[in-house]
Amino acid sequence: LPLYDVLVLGLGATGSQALYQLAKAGQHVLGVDRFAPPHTYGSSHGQSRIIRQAYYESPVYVPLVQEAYRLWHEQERLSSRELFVQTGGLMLGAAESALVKGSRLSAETHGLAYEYLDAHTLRTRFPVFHPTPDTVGVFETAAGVLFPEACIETALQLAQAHGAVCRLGETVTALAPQKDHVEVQTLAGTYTARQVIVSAGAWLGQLVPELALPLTVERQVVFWFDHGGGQLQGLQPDHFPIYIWETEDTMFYGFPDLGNGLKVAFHHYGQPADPDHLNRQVTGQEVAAIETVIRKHFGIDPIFREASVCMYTNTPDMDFILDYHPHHGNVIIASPCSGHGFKFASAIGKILTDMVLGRPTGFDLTPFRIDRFNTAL
Ligand code: PYC
Repeated sequence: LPLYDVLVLGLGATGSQALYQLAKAGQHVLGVDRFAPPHTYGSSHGQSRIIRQAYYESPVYVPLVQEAYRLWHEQERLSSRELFVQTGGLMLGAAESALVKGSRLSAETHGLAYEYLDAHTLRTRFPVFHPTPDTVGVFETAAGVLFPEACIETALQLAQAHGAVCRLGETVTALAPQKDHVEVQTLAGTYTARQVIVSAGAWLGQLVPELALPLTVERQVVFWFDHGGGQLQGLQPDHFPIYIWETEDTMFYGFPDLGNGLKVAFHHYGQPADPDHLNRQVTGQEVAAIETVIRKHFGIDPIFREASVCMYTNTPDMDFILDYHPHHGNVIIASPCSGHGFKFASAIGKILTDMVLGRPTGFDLTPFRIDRFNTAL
């Protein structure tokens, strides 16, 4: 059996980036995926992903996303493909909401440029948005949209150009870590490598069952709408940035019309799911629920176009896991992203490469340690 330096299990957002950075660093790498990425069965499809810096979740993510921007731009240059479009970003809610307070905290902590806008200014600058009088917005110009399918395809192409090997349509069934190497069993055979990165998203739990990780896979539906009448000129990116909106009873987010209609979705509130039996049917009730939100918060009449089902894989605190396996230093766990990971993937791919090579990563990874769930591990 050939001995690879590193096997990357799962080639979605994180795995494709790890494969690229490792291959670029001269590692002999093999990537395995049960499907053929970019595909629509996991957590990395749907045409668009938000990227933003004034990170409401925690200031700890800001240096990571800044490195991610740098690397996405580098990959755009190397591939001559458009991976990102800058639209600006609005975080909307009550002044004391977690979203608004957290965004301001990150911006202030890291000296990010932002504007704090009241409802009147919001209505003037972004006429399709209909905030209530007590709504405020944190606006940052740096935010925008990543094109996830193009990002993954590009990373895999760059990886292969640096000598990475990919086995697609091949399901991993088990890992057997030994002292100085790891054996990986798939439905097609066995591979051996000095180190393994498990970046399998919703399938992570199945691959390291001994850790009994407290993960919840959550079904998420994203929707696209056309608009019937209303202020059509206000829907393009110059008046319609990406946004996240926290109201009294929900949180939802969306994108400007980049050619396929307006994409809108709830952030969380999905049903628990099994990645092998994900319900991909979207009900009329689900469409009606998001239409109600659109009618209430925007001056447009939504006309349903299409929907797509994907998955979040959540930790209890919604922070990632980025750590060595507690019993096997040659296995690295690099998921799950709790519904906000895509934007970081380029930086995480680089960090994983540093972890493989035993180099300092330059980032505070304490919030992502695996032993925060079970100190006995
Ligand atoms: O990561 O910005 C994000 C996001 C918003 C909604 C889902 N993910």
